Amino acid sequence: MHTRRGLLVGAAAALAVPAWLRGAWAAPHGSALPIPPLAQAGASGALRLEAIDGTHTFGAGRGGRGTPTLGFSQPFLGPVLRVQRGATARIDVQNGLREAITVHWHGLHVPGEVDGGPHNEIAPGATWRPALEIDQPASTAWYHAHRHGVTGPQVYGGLAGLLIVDDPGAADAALPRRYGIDDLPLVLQDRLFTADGRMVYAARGMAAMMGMRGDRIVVNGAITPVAGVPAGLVRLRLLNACNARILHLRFEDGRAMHQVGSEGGLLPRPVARRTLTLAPAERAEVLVDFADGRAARLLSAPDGNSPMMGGMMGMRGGGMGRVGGMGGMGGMGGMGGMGMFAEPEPVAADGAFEVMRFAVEPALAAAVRTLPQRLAQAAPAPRLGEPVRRRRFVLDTHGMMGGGMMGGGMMGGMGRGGMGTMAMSINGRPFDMARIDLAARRGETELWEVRASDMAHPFHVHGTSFQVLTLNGRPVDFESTGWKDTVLVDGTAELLVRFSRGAGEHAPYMFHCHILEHEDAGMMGQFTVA
Ligand SMILES: [Cu+2]
Repeated sequence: MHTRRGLLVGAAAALAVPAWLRGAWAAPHGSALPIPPLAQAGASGALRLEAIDGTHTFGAGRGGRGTPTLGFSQPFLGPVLRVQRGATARIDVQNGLREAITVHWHGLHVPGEVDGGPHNEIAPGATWRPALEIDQPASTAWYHAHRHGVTGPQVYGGLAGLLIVDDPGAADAALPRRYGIDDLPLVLQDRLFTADGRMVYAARGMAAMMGMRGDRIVVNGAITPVAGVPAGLVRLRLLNACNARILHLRFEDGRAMHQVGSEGGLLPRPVARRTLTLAPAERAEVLVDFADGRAARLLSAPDGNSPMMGGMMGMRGGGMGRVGGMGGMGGMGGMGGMGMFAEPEPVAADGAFEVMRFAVEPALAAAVRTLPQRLAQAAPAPRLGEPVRRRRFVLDTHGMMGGGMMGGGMMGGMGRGGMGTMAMSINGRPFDMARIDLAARRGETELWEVRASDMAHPFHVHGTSFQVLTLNGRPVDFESTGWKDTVLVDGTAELLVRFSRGAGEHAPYMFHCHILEHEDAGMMGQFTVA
Protein backbone atom coordinates (compact mmCIF):
# COMPACT_ATOMS: atom_id res chain seq x y z
CA MET A 1 0.00 0.00 0.00
CA HIS A 2 2.90 2.31 0.63
CA THR A 3 3.97 2.06 -2.95
CA ARG A 4 0.49 2.70 -4.17
CA ARG A 5 0.02 5.65 -1.88
CA GLY A 6 3.33 7.06 -3.00
CA LEU A 7 2.25 6.73 -6.58
CA LEU A 8 -0.95 8.58 -5.92
CA VAL A 9 0.77 11.39 -4.12
CA GLY A 10 3.07 11.66 -7.10
CA ALA A 11 0.12 11.84 -9.41
CA ALA A 12 -1.47 14.53 -7.28
CA ALA A 13 1.69 16.58 -7.31
CA ALA A 14 1.81 16.36 -11.08
CA LEU A 15 -1.59 18.02 -11.14
CA ALA A 16 -0.23 21.25 -9.65
CA VAL A 17 -1.63 24.14 -11.62
CA PRO A 18 0.77 26.41 -13.47
CA ALA A 19 0.72 29.98 -12.22
CA TRP A 20 -0.61 31.35 -15.51
CA LEU A 21 -3.77 29.32 -15.10
CA ARG A 22 -4.57 30.52 -11.62
CA GLY A 23 -7.49 32.89 -11.60
CA ALA A 24 -7.63 32.84 -15.35
CA TRP A 25 -11.15 31.40 -15.40
CA ALA A 26 -10.04 28.86 -17.90
CA ALA A 27 -12.72 26.22 -17.41
CA PRO A 28 -15.47 25.83 -19.96
CA HIS A 29 -18.48 27.90 -19.04
CA GLY A 30 -20.80 30.42 -20.40
CA SER A 31 -24.50 29.76 -20.36
CA ALA A 32 -26.86 31.53 -17.97
CA LEU A 33 -27.99 29.55 -14.95
CA PRO A 34 -31.30 27.86 -15.81
CA ILE A 35 -33.95 28.32 -13.13
CA PRO A 36 -36.23 25.27 -12.94
CA PRO A 37 -39.95 26.03 -13.27
CA LEU A 38 -41.74 26.26 -9.95
CA ALA A 39 -44.57 23.80 -9.37
CA GLN A 40 -46.55 25.12 -6.43
CA ALA A 41 -49.23 23.04 -4.77
CA GLY A 42 -52.33 25.21 -5.00
CA ALA A 43 -55.32 25.16 -2.69
CA SER A 44 -56.15 21.67 -3.91
CA GLY A 45 -52.58 20.58 -3.22
CA ALA A 46 -52.43 18.99 -6.66
CA LEU A 47 -49.13 18.59 -8.47
CA ARG A 48 -48.16 16.50 -11.46
CA LEU A 49 -44.90 14.96 -12.61
CA GLU A 50 -44.31 12.87 -15.68
CA ALA A 51 -41.11 10.87 -16.07
CA ILE A 52 -40.04 11.23 -19.69
CA ASP A 53 -36.99 10.80 -21.86
CA GLY A 54 -35.79 13.72 -23.90
CA THR A 55 -32.87 15.61 -25.37
CA HIS A 56 -31.08 18.33 -23.47
CA THR A 57 -28.30 20.82 -24.18
CA PHE A 58 -25.90 21.15 -21.24
CA GLY A 59 -23.63 23.81 -22.71
CA ALA A 60 -20.98 24.42 -25.30
CA GLY A 61 -18.58 21.72 -26.37
CA ARG A 62 -19.15 18.26 -24.99
CA GLY A 63 -22.70 18.03 -23.75
CA GLY A 64 -23.71 20.75 -26.18
CA ARG A 65 -25.01 18.70 -29.05
CA GLY A 66 -28.29 17.34 -27.81
CA THR A 67 -27.76 14.76 -25.11
CA PRO A 68 -30.26 11.95 -24.51
CA THR A 69 -31.58 12.45 -20.98
CA LEU A 70 -34.34 11.62 -18.51
CA GLY A 71 -36.47 14.16 -16.68
CA PHE A 72 -39.69 14.95 -14.89
CA SER A 73 -42.06 16.94 -17.11
CA GLN A 74 -39.02 18.36 -18.93
CA PRO A 75 -36.07 16.78 -20.72
CA PHE A 76 -33.57 16.92 -17.81
CA LEU A 77 -34.26 17.07 -14.04
CA GLY A 78 -37.67 18.28 -12.88
CA PRO A 79 -39.51 21.37 -11.65
CA VAL A 80 -38.94 22.69 -8.13
CA LEU A 81 -41.92 21.40 -6.16
CA ARG A 82 -43.21 23.70 -3.43
CA VAL A 83 -45.39 22.27 -0.68
CA GLN A 84 -46.81 23.78 2.50
CA ARG A 85 -46.63 22.61 6.06
CA GLY A 86 -50.10 21.76 7.30
CA ALA A 87 -51.36 20.95 3.81
CA THR A 88 -51.62 17.71 1.88
CA ALA A 89 -49.71 17.61 -1.39
CA ARG A 90 -51.30 15.25 -3.91
CA ILE A 91 -48.71 14.44 -6.52
CA ASP A 92 -49.64 12.44 -9.61
CA VAL A 93 -46.50 10.76 -10.87
CA GLN A 94 -46.94 9.34 -14.35
CA ASN A 95 -44.28 7.05 -15.72
CA GLY A 96 -43.85 7.78 -19.41
CA LEU A 97 -40.67 5.71 -19.63
CA ARG A 98 -40.28 2.14 -20.85
CA GLU A 99 -38.73 1.08 -17.55
CA ALA A 100 -40.16 0.99 -14.04
CA ILE A 101 -39.22 3.78 -11.61
CA THR A 102 -39.98 4.90 -8.11
CA VAL A 103 -39.92 8.51 -6.84
CA HIS A 104 -38.59 9.07 -3.32
CA TRP A 105 -39.35 12.29 -1.44
CA HIS A 106 -35.92 12.70 0.12
CA GLY A 107 -36.16 14.56 3.41
CA LEU A 108 -39.95 14.42 3.80
CA HIS A 109 -41.37 12.84 6.93
CA VAL A 110 -44.06 10.78 5.25
CA PRO A 111 -45.22 7.19 5.87
CA GLY A 112 -43.46 4.32 4.14
CA GLU A 113 -46.35 3.63 1.79
CA VAL A 114 -45.91 7.05 0.12
CA ASP A 115 -42.15 7.44 0.71
CA GLY A 116 -41.27 6.33 -2.81
CA GLY A 117 -38.69 3.74 -1.81
CA PRO A 118 -37.90 0.61 -3.85
CA HIS A 119 -41.23 -1.01 -2.94
CA ASN A 120 -43.34 1.83 -4.42
CA GLU A 121 -42.66 0.81 -8.01
CA ILE A 122 -44.41 2.63 -10.85
CA ALA A 123 -44.69 0.42 -13.94
CA PRO A 124 -44.23 1.90 -17.43
CA GLY A 125 -47.39 3.77 -18.38
CA ALA A 126 -48.75 3.70 -14.82
CA THR A 127 -49.55 6.65 -12.54
CA TRP A 128 -48.80 6.72 -8.80
CA ARG A 129 -50.90 9.09 -6.69
CA PRO A 130 -49.40 9.56 -3.24
CA ALA A 131 -50.99 12.05 -0.84
CA LEU A 132 -48.25 13.65 1.27
CA GLU A 133 -49.31 15.19 4.56
CA ILE A 134 -46.65 17.80 5.18
CA ASP A 135 -45.83 18.35 8.83
CA GLN A 136 -42.23 19.48 9.25
CA PRO A 137 -40.23 22.71 9.34
CA ALA A 138 -39.51 24.86 6.30
CA SER A 139 -36.63 23.22 4.46
CA THR A 140 -35.03 22.31 1.16
CA ALA A 141 -35.64 18.66 0.29
CA TRP A 142 -35.54 16.88 -3.04
CA TYR A 143 -37.03 14.01 -5.00
CA HIS A 144 -35.35 11.36 -7.09
CA ALA A 145 -35.69 7.90 -8.59
CA HIS A 146 -35.07 5.08 -6.11
CA ARG A 147 -35.72 1.76 -7.82
CA HIS A 148 -33.35 -0.85 -6.46
CA GLY A 149 -30.38 -1.64 -8.69
CA VAL A 150 -30.94 1.23 -11.13
CA THR A 151 -31.06 4.29 -8.90
CA GLY A 152 -27.58 5.28 -10.10
CA PRO A 153 -28.31 5.33 -13.83
CA GLN A 154 -31.82 6.78 -13.44
CA VAL A 155 -30.68 9.72 -11.28
CA TYR A 156 -27.63 10.23 -13.48
CA GLY A 157 -29.97 10.33 -16.49
CA GLY A 158 -31.88 13.18 -14.84
CA LEU A 159 -34.65 11.81 -12.61
CA ALA A 160 -34.26 14.30 -9.76
CA GLY A 161 -35.50 17.71 -8.63
CA LEU A 162 -35.65 20.07 -5.66
CA LEU A 163 -38.58 20.18 -3.26
CA ILE A 164 -39.15 23.18 -1.00
CA VAL A 165 -41.20 22.91 2.17
CA ASP A 166 -42.75 26.23 3.19
CA ASP A 167 -43.91 26.79 6.74
CA PRO A 168 -46.32 29.70 7.15
CA GLY A 169 -45.35 29.79 10.84
CA ALA A 170 -41.59 29.91 10.24
CA ALA A 171 -39.95 33.27 10.44
CA ASP A 172 -37.77 33.13 7.38
CA ALA A 173 -39.23 36.48 6.36
CA ALA A 174 -35.85 38.08 6.99
CA LEU A 175 -34.28 35.83 4.36
CA PRO A 176 -34.23 36.51 0.61
CA ARG A 177 -37.26 34.80 -0.89
CA ARG A 178 -37.72 35.96 -4.47
CA TYR A 179 -37.48 32.69 -6.35
CA GLY A 180 -34.97 32.77 -9.17
CA ILE A 181 -33.76 36.29 -8.26
CA ASP A 182 -32.30 36.25 -4.75
CA ASP A 183 -33.48 32.77 -3.75
CA LEU A 184 -31.73 30.39 -6.11
CA PRO A 185 -32.20 26.63 -6.36
CA LEU A 186 -28.81 25.07 -7.24
CA VAL A 187 -28.79 21.39 -8.18
CA LEU A 188 -25.09 20.51 -8.35
CA GLN A 189 -24.02 17.47 -10.37
CA ASP A 190 -21.07 16.11 -12.29
CA ARG A 191 -21.27 14.31 -15.60
CA LEU A 192 -18.99 12.60 -18.07
CA PHE A 193 -19.70 13.16 -21.76
CA THR A 194 -18.49 11.41 -24.89
CA ALA A 195 -17.11 13.49 -27.74
CA ASP A 196 -20.47 13.25 -29.51
CA GLY A 197 -22.32 14.58 -26.48
CA ARG A 198 -23.82 11.51 -24.85
CA MET A 199 -23.56 11.04 -21.11
CA VAL A 200 -21.35 8.17 -20.02
CA TYR A 201 -22.66 5.93 -17.26
CA ALA A 202 -20.52 2.88 -16.60
CA ALA A 203 -20.70 1.62 -13.03
CA ARG A 204 -18.05 -1.02 -13.48
CA GLY A 205 -14.64 -1.57 -12.00
CA MET A 206 -13.27 1.54 -10.40
CA ALA A 207 -16.44 3.53 -11.11
CA ALA A 208 -18.44 1.00 -9.09
CA MET A 209 -15.97 1.14 -6.23
CA MET A 210 -15.53 4.91 -6.13
CA GLY A 211 -18.94 5.85 -7.45
CA MET A 212 -19.65 7.35 -10.85
CA ARG A 213 -17.95 10.72 -11.27
CA GLY A 214 -17.61 13.13 -14.14
CA ASP A 215 -15.29 15.89 -15.27
CA ARG A 216 -18.00 18.44 -16.09
CA ILE A 217 -19.85 20.27 -13.34
CA VAL A 218 -23.49 20.80 -14.18
CA VAL A 219 -25.74 23.20 -12.24
CA ASN A 220 -29.49 22.99 -12.90
CA GLY A 221 -28.57 21.22 -16.12
CA ALA A 222 -26.00 23.72 -17.42
CA ILE A 223 -22.24 23.25 -17.47
CA THR A 224 -20.50 25.74 -15.10
CA PRO A 225 -23.13 28.46 -15.68
CA VAL A 226 -23.29 32.12 -14.64
CA ALA A 227 -26.05 33.44 -12.36
CA GLY A 228 -27.06 37.10 -12.49
CA VAL A 229 -27.68 38.33 -8.94
CA PRO A 230 -28.66 41.59 -7.20
CA ALA A 231 -25.99 43.54 -5.26
CA GLY A 232 -27.19 42.31 -1.87
CA LEU A 233 -27.69 39.10 0.04
CA VAL A 234 -28.59 36.11 -2.10
CA ARG A 235 -29.90 32.81 -0.74
CA LEU A 236 -28.50 29.69 -2.36
CA ARG A 237 -30.34 26.41 -1.84
CA LEU A 238 -27.47 24.04 -2.52
CA LEU A 239 -28.13 20.37 -3.26
CA ASN A 240 -25.36 17.91 -3.98
CA ALA A 241 -27.19 15.73 -6.51
CA CYS A 242 -24.03 14.01 -7.74
CA ASN A 243 -24.10 10.23 -7.76
CA ALA A 244 -20.86 10.00 -5.82
CA ARG A 245 -18.80 13.19 -5.78
CA ILE A 246 -18.24 14.91 -2.46
CA LEU A 247 -18.08 18.68 -3.04
CA HIS A 248 -15.78 20.91 -1.01
CA LEU A 249 -17.19 24.33 -1.89
CA ARG A 250 -15.58 27.72 -1.42
CA PHE A 251 -15.60 31.10 -3.11
CA GLU A 252 -12.42 31.89 -4.98
CA ASP A 253 -12.21 35.33 -3.36
CA GLY A 254 -12.75 33.90 0.10
CA ARG A 255 -16.15 35.49 0.71
CA ALA A 256 -18.27 33.88 3.36
CA MET A 257 -21.16 31.53 2.92
CA HIS A 258 -23.51 32.26 5.82
CA GLN A 259 -25.26 28.97 6.35
CA VAL A 260 -28.86 29.46 7.48
CA GLY A 261 -30.27 25.99 6.87
CA SER A 262 -29.33 22.35 6.70
CA GLU A 263 -31.36 19.43 5.39
CA GLY A 264 -34.16 19.47 7.94
CA GLY A 265 -34.75 23.19 8.42
CA LEU A 266 -33.30 26.53 9.42
CA LEU A 267 -30.43 26.87 11.88
CA PRO A 268 -30.96 28.92 15.05
CA ARG A 269 -28.53 31.52 13.71
CA PRO A 270 -26.39 31.98 10.59
CA VAL A 271 -22.99 30.24 10.66
CA ALA A 272 -20.25 31.87 8.56
CA ARG A 273 -18.27 29.33 6.56
CA ARG A 274 -15.36 29.78 4.17
CA THR A 275 -15.65 26.18 3.02
CA LEU A 276 -18.64 23.91 2.90
CA THR A 277 -18.45 20.18 2.32
CA LEU A 278 -21.56 18.64 0.81
CA ALA A 279 -21.70 14.90 0.25
CA PRO A 280 -24.21 13.39 -2.18
CA ALA A 281 -27.81 14.14 -1.05
CA GLU A 282 -26.74 16.76 1.50
CA ARG A 283 -28.30 20.22 1.26
CA ALA A 284 -27.40 23.59 2.71
CA GLU A 285 -29.04 26.98 2.50
CA VAL A 286 -26.47 29.77 2.54
CA LEU A 287 -26.59 33.56 2.19
CA VAL A 288 -23.86 35.18 0.13
CA ASP A 289 -23.30 38.92 0.06
CA PHE A 290 -22.78 40.43 -3.39
CA ALA A 291 -23.10 44.06 -2.22
CA ASP A 292 -19.53 44.76 -3.38
CA GLY A 293 -20.77 44.42 -6.96
CA ARG A 294 -17.95 42.08 -7.88
CA ALA A 295 -18.33 38.90 -9.84
CA ALA A 296 -17.46 35.79 -7.88
CA ARG A 297 -16.62 32.25 -8.67
CA LEU A 298 -17.70 29.21 -6.68
CA LEU A 299 -15.08 26.47 -6.63
CA SER A 300 -14.83 22.95 -5.29
CA ALA A 301 -11.71 21.12 -4.18
CA PRO A 302 -11.30 17.63 -5.67
CA ASP A 303 -12.91 14.58 -4.13
CA GLY A 304 -10.28 12.29 -2.67
CA ASN A 305 -12.73 9.76 -1.26
CA SER A 306 -11.41 6.34 -2.15
CA PRO A 307 -10.92 2.97 -0.52
CA MET A 308 -7.39 2.86 -1.91
CA MET A 309 -6.48 5.86 0.21
CA GLY A 310 -8.28 4.77 3.32
CA GLY A 311 -10.97 7.40 3.26
CA MET A 312 -10.83 11.07 2.64
CA MET A 313 -7.42 11.59 4.15
CA GLY A 314 -7.33 15.31 4.71
CA MET A 315 -10.86 15.35 6.09
CA ARG A 316 -10.07 13.42 9.21
CA GLY A 317 -7.24 15.08 10.95
CA GLY A 318 -7.23 18.77 10.26
CA GLY A 319 -4.09 20.40 9.02
CA MET A 320 -3.32 20.62 5.33
CA GLY A 321 -5.77 19.35 2.79
CA ARG A 322 -8.59 19.68 5.26
CA VAL A 323 -11.02 21.08 2.74
CA GLY A 324 -10.02 18.87 -0.07
CA GLY A 325 -9.10 15.41 -0.93
CA MET A 326 -5.90 14.34 -2.49
CA GLY A 327 -6.57 15.67 -5.93
CA GLY A 328 -5.29 12.34 -7.06
CA MET A 329 -8.18 11.14 -9.14
CA GLY A 330 -6.92 12.83 -12.25
CA GLY A 331 -3.83 10.74 -12.08
CA MET A 332 -5.72 7.55 -11.50
CA GLY A 333 -7.37 7.53 -14.86
CA GLY A 334 -3.95 7.16 -16.30
CA MET A 335 -2.92 4.61 -13.70
CA GLY A 336 -5.94 2.46 -14.17
CA GLY A 337 -5.97 3.00 -17.88
CA MET A 338 -9.73 3.37 -17.70
CA GLY A 339 -10.05 7.09 -18.26
CA MET A 340 -13.05 7.19 -15.93
CA PHE A 341 -11.60 9.45 -13.30
CA ALA A 342 -10.74 12.67 -14.99
CA GLU A 343 -11.33 15.48 -12.55
CA PRO A 344 -12.72 18.79 -13.82
CA GLU A 345 -10.03 21.12 -15.09
CA PRO A 346 -8.27 22.69 -12.09
CA VAL A 347 -8.15 26.47 -11.68
CA ALA A 348 -6.31 26.64 -8.36
CA ALA A 349 -3.08 25.24 -6.97
CA ASP A 350 -4.87 22.66 -4.84
CA GLY A 351 -6.70 21.25 -7.84
CA ALA A 352 -9.95 23.11 -7.13
CA PHE A 353 -12.23 23.51 -10.12
CA GLU A 354 -15.03 25.86 -11.08
CA VAL A 355 -18.62 25.03 -10.12
CA MET A 356 -20.30 28.23 -11.33
CA ARG A 357 -20.06 32.03 -11.34
CA PHE A 358 -22.11 34.90 -10.04
CA ALA A 359 -22.27 38.27 -11.77
CA VAL A 360 -24.03 41.25 -10.25
CA GLU A 361 -26.79 42.65 -12.46
CA PRO A 362 -27.48 46.32 -11.72
CA ALA A 363 -31.04 45.94 -13.03
CA LEU A 364 -31.89 43.60 -10.15
CA ALA A 365 -32.73 45.51 -6.97
CA ALA A 366 -31.39 44.08 -3.73
CA ALA A 367 -34.21 43.28 -1.31
CA VAL A 368 -32.15 42.05 1.64
CA ARG A 369 -28.92 43.75 2.69
CA THR A 370 -28.63 42.82 6.34
CA LEU A 371 -27.68 39.42 7.62
CA PRO A 372 -30.18 38.38 10.30
CA GLN A 373 -28.53 37.73 13.66
CA ARG A 374 -31.03 35.09 14.66
CA LEU A 375 -33.50 33.08 12.68
CA ALA A 376 -36.42 33.54 15.04
CA GLN A 377 -38.67 30.55 15.55
CA ALA A 378 -36.22 28.30 13.80
CA ALA A 379 -36.03 24.88 15.39
CA PRO A 380 -34.57 25.11 18.89
CA ALA A 381 -32.03 22.52 19.97
CA PRO A 382 -33.98 19.27 19.88
CA ARG A 383 -35.01 17.47 23.00
CA LEU A 384 -35.18 13.92 21.80
CA GLY A 385 -34.48 12.55 25.27
CA GLU A 386 -32.37 9.58 26.26
CA PRO A 387 -32.17 6.88 23.61
CA VAL A 388 -33.89 3.63 24.53
CA ARG A 389 -31.47 1.51 22.52
CA ARG A 390 -28.29 1.64 20.48
CA ARG A 391 -27.99 0.11 17.03
CA ARG A 392 -24.80 -0.37 15.07
CA PHE A 393 -24.34 -0.12 11.32
CA VAL A 394 -21.10 -1.03 9.55
CA LEU A 395 -20.91 0.12 5.94
CA ASP A 396 -18.66 -2.07 3.88
CA THR A 397 -17.51 -2.03 0.28
CA HIS A 398 -16.14 -5.56 0.62
CA GLY A 399 -18.51 -8.19 -0.62
CA MET A 400 -19.14 -11.25 -2.66
CA MET A 401 -18.13 -11.14 -6.28
CA GLY A 402 -18.92 -14.16 -8.35
CA GLY A 403 -18.04 -16.85 -5.88
CA GLY A 404 -15.30 -15.27 -3.83
CA MET A 405 -14.60 -12.35 -1.58
CA MET A 406 -13.16 -9.25 -3.01
CA GLY A 407 -10.99 -6.81 -1.19
CA GLY A 408 -11.62 -3.11 -0.88
CA GLY A 409 -8.18 -2.34 -2.13
CA MET A 410 -8.39 -4.22 -5.39
CA MET A 411 -7.88 -2.29 -8.57
CA GLY A 412 -10.46 -2.82 -11.26
CA GLY A 413 -11.76 -6.07 -12.54
CA MET A 414 -14.85 -6.13 -10.40
CA GLY A 415 -18.35 -4.96 -10.90
CA ARG A 416 -21.26 -5.99 -12.97
CA GLY A 417 -19.32 -5.95 -16.17
CA GLY A 418 -17.11 -8.95 -16.44
CA MET A 419 -16.59 -10.85 -13.28
CA GLY A 420 -19.98 -11.16 -11.69
CA THR A 421 -22.08 -9.07 -9.39
CA MET A 422 -20.51 -6.86 -6.82
CA ALA A 423 -22.19 -6.87 -3.44
CA MET A 424 -21.69 -4.11 -0.93
CA SER A 425 -23.22 -4.45 2.47
CA ILE A 426 -24.34 -3.06 5.80
CA ASN A 427 -23.51 -5.27 8.78
CA GLY A 428 -22.23 -7.88 6.35
CA ARG A 429 -25.51 -8.26 4.50
CA PRO A 430 -26.20 -6.89 1.02
CA PHE A 431 -29.67 -5.38 0.52
CA ASP A 432 -32.52 -7.84 0.12
CA MET A 433 -36.02 -6.56 -0.78
CA ALA A 434 -37.51 -9.55 1.03
CA ARG A 435 -35.67 -9.05 4.33
CA ILE A 436 -36.59 -6.51 7.03
CA ASP A 437 -33.37 -5.60 8.82
CA LEU A 438 -34.81 -3.94 11.89
CA ALA A 439 -38.02 -2.77 13.51
CA ALA A 440 -38.35 0.61 15.22
CA ARG A 441 -41.24 2.09 17.15
CA ARG A 442 -42.84 5.48 16.69
CA GLY A 443 -41.84 8.07 19.24
CA GLU A 444 -38.89 6.10 20.61
CA THR A 445 -35.49 7.77 20.49
CA GLU A 446 -32.64 5.54 19.35
CA LEU A 447 -28.91 6.04 19.05
CA TRP A 448 -27.56 4.87 15.72
CA GLU A 449 -23.82 4.29 15.55
CA VAL A 450 -22.66 4.24 11.94
CA ARG A 451 -19.18 3.12 11.00
CA ALA A 452 -17.42 3.43 7.67
CA SER A 453 -14.18 1.54 7.73
CA ASP A 454 -12.67 1.85 4.28
CA MET A 455 -13.83 5.14 2.80
CA ALA A 456 -16.32 7.88 3.62
CA HIS A 457 -20.00 7.09 2.98
CA PRO A 458 -22.95 9.52 3.10
CA PHE A 459 -25.51 7.70 5.27
CA HIS A 460 -29.18 8.52 4.64
CA VAL A 461 -32.21 7.54 6.72
CA HIS A 462 -35.73 7.68 5.27
CA GLY A 463 -38.78 8.98 7.06
CA THR A 464 -37.29 11.47 9.50
CA SER A 465 -34.63 14.03 10.33
CA PHE A 466 -31.96 13.16 12.87
CA GLN A 467 -29.46 14.92 15.06
CA VAL A 468 -25.74 14.23 14.70
CA LEU A 469 -24.31 13.73 18.21
CA THR A 470 -20.67 12.89 17.51
CA LEU A 471 -18.31 12.41 14.58
CA ASN A 472 -15.29 10.24 15.38
CA GLY A 473 -15.94 10.70 19.08
CA ARG A 474 -16.09 14.47 18.98
CA PRO A 475 -19.36 16.13 19.97
CA VAL A 476 -21.15 17.96 17.17
CA ASP A 477 -22.87 21.22 17.91
CA PHE A 478 -26.54 21.19 16.86
CA GLU A 479 -26.46 24.96 16.40
CA SER A 480 -24.02 24.53 13.54
CA THR A 481 -25.51 21.45 11.90
CA GLY A 482 -29.25 21.45 12.59
CA TRP A 483 -31.56 18.65 11.53
CA LYS A 484 -30.15 16.28 8.97
CA ASP A 485 -31.21 13.25 6.98
CA THR A 486 -27.85 12.49 5.39
CA VAL A 487 -24.49 12.58 7.14
CA LEU A 488 -21.03 11.99 5.73
CA VAL A 489 -19.51 9.21 7.83
CA ASP A 490 -15.72 9.03 7.62
CA GLY A 491 -14.97 6.88 10.61
CA THR A 492 -17.80 6.70 13.15
CA ALA A 493 -20.91 8.84 13.59
CA GLU A 494 -23.49 8.73 16.37
CA LEU A 495 -26.98 9.86 15.45
CA LEU A 496 -30.04 10.49 17.59
CA VAL A 497 -32.99 9.19 15.59
CA ARG A 498 -36.73 9.23 16.20
CA PHE A 499 -39.64 8.47 13.87
CA SER A 500 -43.08 10.04 13.91
CA ARG A 501 -44.61 8.25 10.90
CA GLY A 502 -45.06 4.55 10.26
CA ALA A 503 -43.75 2.09 7.69
CA GLY A 504 -45.01 -1.46 7.29
CA GLU A 505 -43.40 -4.57 5.86
CA HIS A 506 -44.96 -3.98 2.45
CA ALA A 507 -43.35 -0.53 2.16
CA PRO A 508 -40.55 -0.23 4.70
CA TYR A 509 -38.17 2.71 5.10
CA MET A 510 -34.58 2.50 3.85
CA PHE A 511 -31.21 3.37 5.37
CA HIS A 512 -28.36 3.43 2.90
CA CYS A 513 -25.21 4.92 1.49
CA HIS A 514 -26.04 7.77 -0.89
CA ILE A 515 -23.13 7.04 -3.20
CA LEU A 516 -25.65 5.63 -5.64
CA GLU A 517 -23.34 2.96 -7.03
CA HIS A 518 -22.82 1.66 -3.49
CA GLU A 519 -26.56 1.72 -2.83
CA ASP A 520 -27.30 -0.13 -6.08
CA ALA A 521 -24.62 -2.70 -5.20
CA GLY A 522 -26.35 -3.46 -1.88
CA MET A 523 -25.17 -0.93 0.73
CA MET A 524 -28.74 -0.50 1.95
CA GLY A 525 -31.09 -1.97 4.52
CA GLN A 526 -34.77 -1.58 5.34
CA PHE A 527 -36.83 -1.21 8.48
CA THR A 528 -40.36 -0.93 9.72
CA VAL A 529 -41.77 1.63 12.14
CA ALA A 530 -44.77 0.44 14.12
CU1 LIG B 1 -20.89 4.32 0.13
